[in-house]
Amino acid sequence: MFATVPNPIPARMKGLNRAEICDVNFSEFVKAWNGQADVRPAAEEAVLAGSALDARGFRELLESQLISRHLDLMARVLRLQNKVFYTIGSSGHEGNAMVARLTRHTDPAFLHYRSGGFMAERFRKLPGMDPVMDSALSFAASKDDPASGGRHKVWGSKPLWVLPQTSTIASHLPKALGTAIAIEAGRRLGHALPIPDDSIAVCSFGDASANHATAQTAFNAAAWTAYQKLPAPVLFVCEDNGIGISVKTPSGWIGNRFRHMDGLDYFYADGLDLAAGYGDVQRAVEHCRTTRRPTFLHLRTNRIMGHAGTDFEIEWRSIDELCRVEAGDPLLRSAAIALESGLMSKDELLALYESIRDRCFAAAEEADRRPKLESLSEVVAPLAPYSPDKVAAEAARADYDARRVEAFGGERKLPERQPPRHLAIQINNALHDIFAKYPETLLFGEDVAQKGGVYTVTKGLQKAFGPRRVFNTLLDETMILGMAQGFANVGLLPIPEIQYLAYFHNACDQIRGEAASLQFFSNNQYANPMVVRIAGLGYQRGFGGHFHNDNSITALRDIPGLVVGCPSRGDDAATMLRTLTALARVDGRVSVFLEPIALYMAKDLYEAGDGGWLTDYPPPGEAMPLGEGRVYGEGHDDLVIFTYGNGVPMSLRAAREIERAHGWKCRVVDLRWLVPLNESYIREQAASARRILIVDEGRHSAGVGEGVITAIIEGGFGARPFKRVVGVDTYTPLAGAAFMVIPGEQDIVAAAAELAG
Ligand SMILES: Cc1ncc(C[n+]2csc(CCOP(=O)(O)OP(=O)(O)O)c2C)c(N)n1
Ligand SMILES: [Mg+2]
Repeated sequence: MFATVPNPIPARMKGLNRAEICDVNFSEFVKAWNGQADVRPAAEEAVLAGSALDARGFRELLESQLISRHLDLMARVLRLQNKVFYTIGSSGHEGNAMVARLTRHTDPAFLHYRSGGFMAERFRKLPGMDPVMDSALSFAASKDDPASGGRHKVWGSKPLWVLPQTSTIASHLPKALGTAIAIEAGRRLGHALPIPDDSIAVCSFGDASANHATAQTAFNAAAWTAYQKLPAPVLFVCEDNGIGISVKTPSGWIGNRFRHMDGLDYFYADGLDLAAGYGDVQRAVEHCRTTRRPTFLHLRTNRIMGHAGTDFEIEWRSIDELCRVEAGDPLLRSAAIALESGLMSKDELLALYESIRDRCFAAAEEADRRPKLESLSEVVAPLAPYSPDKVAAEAARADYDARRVEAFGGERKLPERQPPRHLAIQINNALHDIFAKYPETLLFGEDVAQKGGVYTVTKGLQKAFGPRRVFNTLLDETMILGMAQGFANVGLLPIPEIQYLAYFHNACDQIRGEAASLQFFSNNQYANPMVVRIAGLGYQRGFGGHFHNDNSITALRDIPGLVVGCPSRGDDAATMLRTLTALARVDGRVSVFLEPIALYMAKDLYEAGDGGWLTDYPPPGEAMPLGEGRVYGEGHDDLVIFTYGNGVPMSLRAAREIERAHGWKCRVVDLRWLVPLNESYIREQAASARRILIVDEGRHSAGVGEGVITAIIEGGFGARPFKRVVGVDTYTPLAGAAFMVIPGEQDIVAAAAELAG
């Protein structure tokens, strides 16, 4: 139908690849229309012939579609002037406005990047909001952008419950499902949800993205949940345009793959045709809301104007094919509905089209005049918010006496009244305390419930606090961390467990790309506070090989905004956990509590039976300041050993030998906080040191030790004699061979001898 480039192309649209053709196509189509118009419906409530949609609904959806389209066109034009910094558009997907119309603004939405239509429509749900200006500010990377403050071109809105997403496709599906599960779990817990009890989570994505492991994980977990008759009201919306960048989805694949998936109720709707599609979208939404079952809406779309402004489809796709796709532009279908139904005349439609264009361009020019992010401090302000006084006060808050007495089974059983105990027990006690303090905490993971975890660290928690707060998940770390984000989204405080550090790497993106980035990309409007417990590190007497002794802290070290604490003894574990939960509560932060497995049961320090590694339980009221280490041998300067985790008791033992051998007074500094490293604290400790050793059980490359050395050198103390004792860049082998790749006490003693020599 539009095989040749029509004329005239408005001057400002020239040179824009296929965008200018799609733009002109619309006007040409309207002008050339010569069908028969029905009698205009008498009332705005009148349903359009053959549709579930009424006249007002159609008009508003059409306007949302046009806003979306003109935002795309505007972005292409202003990109050339370097006034817009993103051109992935929504053209061909504008029918997703139907999903927005049929859901509520309090249904949390996790959106595909082609959601211009959805957003324009959702903006109607609250008075006084302007989708055009808000979007223009986002395209222009202005710091006034209400979604991300100019950090990211993203669909997002705090009042409209659109949580901003990253550009990693499919990574939002686990948290969307997690949010759906959390809505139900929160309600059952009696938790005051920030949204109505019958809310659903809306999650859209493309057809190619549906193949991604992270998407498949969510579909599987949704089906696993539904199979057990547990509610999970998530509406997955697969916007199927048949292509992913340049790779075509096999024809019929999405329907074939999902139509008969047990536990995922499939609906199909034509997203190219508002009149035809509306009723089907409505059925899917209502099904999800009323049955609380995971629902899969297969929404037919197409993609016009390329993957992004930089995608010159004409170079890799035949012109015939392009023209065929462009002829299926949903806006042409909407124009036809407007004209056929008598709702609009050609002139009215063209005037509306042009007026929305003008509105988008005017907003873009205004957005270009608005301020950008201008300083580094502005850029990173929302990355890692920290209110030290409030966190300290919250961590030390101890106003829940009655609840903790009940949790521990009576006054006499309070842990601070018990004899000194080892790490595993004190973590268990600290978790009981935190659960008593915060009724909104949840603990979940693999085997954590009845069994109490592989190392019984969570034993008794389910009994004390019930299966709604302490429960086993399916075996899927990506989903465990996705669920944590979902719980956090509705105001709960998740404490997920990852069974072994090696299995965190398997799901790392859920923290690296998602959880830890949310405050940054939402300008701290959204946060998903959580404390992730991870059992890890080596030294299990050769038992278990690599996957149970993984010592790569490096994978955690470069996650912006993340806090990692690693206690080496029971009392520190309790006070550290209090600070981490307070950090989550007060500042919305994501943290990792790295538990050294080999120290769980350690009781002795120097000799068998000395009980030197047992500690008293610190009663509530005591908390560990973020960033503060623990010093053994205060004032001893001959040798200062910086270490953490298993390195602490090893270094204390080695220090005794070193003192005997060289007559040195040694100080051992347990860093305790590994990310971010407290550089000024390290420098303070290094300032008076005559010699320095760094004992790092992690890896040689990019490990904690490198950070300590950098802090020392940058602090001006690099001239002091220093050595590093560190693990090897390898996987950990089984049995005795393990001890060749991680530092041992004799390596510390030998390094000190080298310093002496
Ligand atoms: C994990 C990941 N891999 C690759 C990409 C690069 N990428 C961005 S969009 C895209 C295609 C997605 O296609 P589809 O899901 O069908 O969505 P569409 O763009 O067609 O709407 C790819 C490969 C990415 N963003 N994230
Ligand atoms: Mg696609």
